[in-house]
Amino acid sequence: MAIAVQPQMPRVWRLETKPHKFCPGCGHGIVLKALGEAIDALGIQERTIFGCDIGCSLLSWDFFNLDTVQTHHGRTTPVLVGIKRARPELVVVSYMGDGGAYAIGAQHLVSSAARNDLVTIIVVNNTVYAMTGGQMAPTTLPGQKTETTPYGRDAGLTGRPILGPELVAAIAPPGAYVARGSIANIVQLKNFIQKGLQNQVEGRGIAFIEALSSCPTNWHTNAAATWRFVEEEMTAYFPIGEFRTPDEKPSGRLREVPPRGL
Ligand SMILES: Cc1ncc(C[n+]2csc(CCOP(=O)(O)OP(=O)(O)O)c2C)c(N)n1
Ligand code: SF4
Repeated sequence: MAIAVQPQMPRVWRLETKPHKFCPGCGHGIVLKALGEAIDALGIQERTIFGCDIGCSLLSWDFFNLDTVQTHHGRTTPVLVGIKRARPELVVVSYMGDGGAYAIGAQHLVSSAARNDLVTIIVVNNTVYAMTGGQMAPTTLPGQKTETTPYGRDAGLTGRPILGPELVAAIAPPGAYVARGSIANIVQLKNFIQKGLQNQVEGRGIAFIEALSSCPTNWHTNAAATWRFVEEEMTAYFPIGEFRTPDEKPSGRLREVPPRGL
């Protein structure tokens, strides 16, 4: 006898575009589920705009029942910031991979953090350029083998992996929310994203959440090895937790900068 299983999908997901287009075992779907649950919990579906980058994140272009914009590679955040400035009552979400955030879009991330733009940025860190076939990314771990580092990443030659939340936390003015979660803990990841959306709703400042994610297709890993890489190797280098909350005073000489977009 067949057993009917009703999938538990966020209300804001578009059911007719599921099953989605990501590879089996991909972390993008888990991050997008956490985002969907956070939007449901805050009841902001009617006023949320979703923006996705080039890279595997673009496969989310039809994921939600939300007005969605798909941008040039690395340019998602400035496009969403522009929408926010034109329509401050909207809630804007900028969704991208680590290549889009920390390589081709790095200048936009730094500028938005410095300006304290009212945007919620979600970065899916899978340690590779996934859509183009698994080349080294800014987040590739030291010693990690990729298509362009077949003997393992030499950090002495190519630099150490970028720590995105730590970077944003170091330069964002008071009011920022910054965290790193993981697909290995979807409840915590959803809470981080929900706090990031709430930060924008309250007009406090930029919100930046990195999610440690999986790419078994380019890592060439089975299920067990995929989870071990996320939970052990990635988590050892990229610590999980909150790096800035809006009520705390950042260390150093960060000036008060009013959030933009109101
Ligand atoms: C201006 C520009 N440069 C390069 C590319 C080629 N390109 C497409 S996707 C991609 C890498 C995407 O990697 P990442 O942002 O980490 O996302 P992922 O696919 O891993 O989710 C690159 C380099 C492009 N589309 N546009
Ligand atoms: S290539 Fe990797 S990141 Fe892209 S959909 Fe497949 S598993 Fe996900």
